[in-house]
Formats: sequence, structure tokens, C-alpha cells
Amino acid sequence: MGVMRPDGVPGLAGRLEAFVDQGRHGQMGWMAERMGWRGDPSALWPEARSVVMLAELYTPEGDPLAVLEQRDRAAVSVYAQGRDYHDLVKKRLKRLGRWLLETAPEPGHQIKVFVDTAPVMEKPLAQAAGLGWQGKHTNLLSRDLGSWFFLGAIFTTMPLPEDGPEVSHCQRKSRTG
Ligand code: B12
Repeated sequence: MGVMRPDGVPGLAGRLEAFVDQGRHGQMGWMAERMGWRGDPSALWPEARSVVMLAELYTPEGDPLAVLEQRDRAAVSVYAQGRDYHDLVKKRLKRLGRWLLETAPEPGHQIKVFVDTAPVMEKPLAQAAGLGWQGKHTNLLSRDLGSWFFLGAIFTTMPLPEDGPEVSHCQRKSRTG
């Protein structure tokens, strides 16, 4: 996990706007809606002071490409082989959030947990929280975790110390690095 400030991704709204203006969202019409919130997490819940980003690994134990040799078998994407990640990650987020509230030095704080359930751009937020950088496949990539992990967010009114952003380690300079 890592912590960032809700306004901790400079230029996020502009990058999203350029992406949508160029029609790169294709048939995902919903991406063009609620752009104000998607591009600015601090507008989504103005009382939030910190965002805790969580990475939940789904790295397979075996070789996921082995099934491709079996031409008579269908292959299911690794991310879909386990339990629905929305449920799994949300449960973990809630548990971590409860612990945060219980251990907070002062009472009265609040949390909201999101995993694909709100107009939140989880990848750039996780990069700002230091969990990894957006690789050329556009997903978050980490030297420690690889790239096979899900992301989730806990927005909270608690002012938590920030972890600082991760930089791109891809060879050629990327748009986000
Ligand atoms: C929409 C969506 C999809 C769409 C579109 C994918 C996409 N690239 O956005 C589809 C259905 C295709 C998809 C597929 C997958 N998804 Co998805 N998806 C999302 C969702 C809901 C929103 C992502 C989003 O905002 N995209 C909008 C655009 C603007 O974001 P972007 O790609 O980062 O665009 C920027 C870059 O393209 C950048 N850019 C342009 N050129 C270049 C070049 C380089 C080198 C770089 C670095 C950047 C860059 O500029 C754009 C503007 O900033 C998120 C959850 C969330 N709420 O964030 C999950 C999420 C991104 N998905 C996830 C996963 C696991 C997958 C799959 C691996 C699942 C699978 N096996 O099929 C694939 C991966 C496909 C891929 N390589 O992107 C995870 C990724 C976890 C991680 N480690 O990063 C997320 C975070 C869900 C989660 N909660 O865990 N997904």
C-alpha cells in the first residue's frame, strides 16, 4: 500500500481530456461522463485528506502461457481465474480501513473504499502513492510486485503521511514518466 494526497497527480484532468478528445475511449462512453471527478479526485469527496492505494497480487503460481500449447483448451485470462476481484479487493480495503479508523489518534474520521466502483483513475493514483509506474501496457508495473496485481483505493478524512510518487523505469521516456 501507499499513500497520496487527493490532488497529488498534477495534469491528470488534462491527460484524461486529451485521451477522450482523441476518441481513445472507443465505446466506453461512460469515461466521458463525470470527467470532473475522474480527473480530480479532490473534487470527488472534498473532505478527503488522503488516499491509501492498495495493490493485491494475482500472480499465478504456474506458467500461464502453458495452456496455449493445448490447442483443444480454452484459456481464461489470469485475472479472471480466481474470485471476482471487486469483492476480494473491497473486502481487504474495508478491513484495512476499519483498522485505520480504530488506530487513528483522534475519533470521527471517515473512509470510503473504491475498486472500480467510482469515477477514480486508479493507475495514476497508485503511481502517485509510489506503488509502481504506468508501463507501456498502460498498467501499473513495480520492480517488487511485477504487474499482476489489482488496485483499490481508500479515501479518508485522515491526514496521513504521503509516500511520494514512483518514476518510470521504462527505457524510453513514457508520457507518464
Ligand atoms: C477501462 C478499464 C479497462 C479497459 C481499458 C483499458 C485501459 N488501458 O484503460 C479494458 C476493458 C480494455 C481493460 C482491460 C484490462 N484491465 Co482494466 N480497467 C479499466 C478501468 C475501469 C479504468 C482505466 C482507465 O481509467 N482508463 C482510461 C485511460 C485514460 O487510462 P490509461 O490507459 O491509463 O490512459 C493513459 C495512458 O494510455 C497514457 N498513455 C498513452 N500512451 C502511453 C504510452 C505509455 C508508455 C504510457 C505509460 C502511458 C500512455 O495516456 C492516457 C491518459 O493518461 C480500471 C479501474 C479504474 N477505475 O481505474 C481497470 C484497471 C486498469 N484494469 C486492470 C486490469 C487488471 C486489466 C486487465 C489486465 C484485465 C485482463 N486481463 O483482461 C486488462 C489490461 C489491458 C491493458 N493493457 O490495458 C487493473 C490494472 C491493475 C494494474 N496493475 O495496473 C485496473 C486498475 C482494475 C483494478 N482495480 O485492479 N481495462
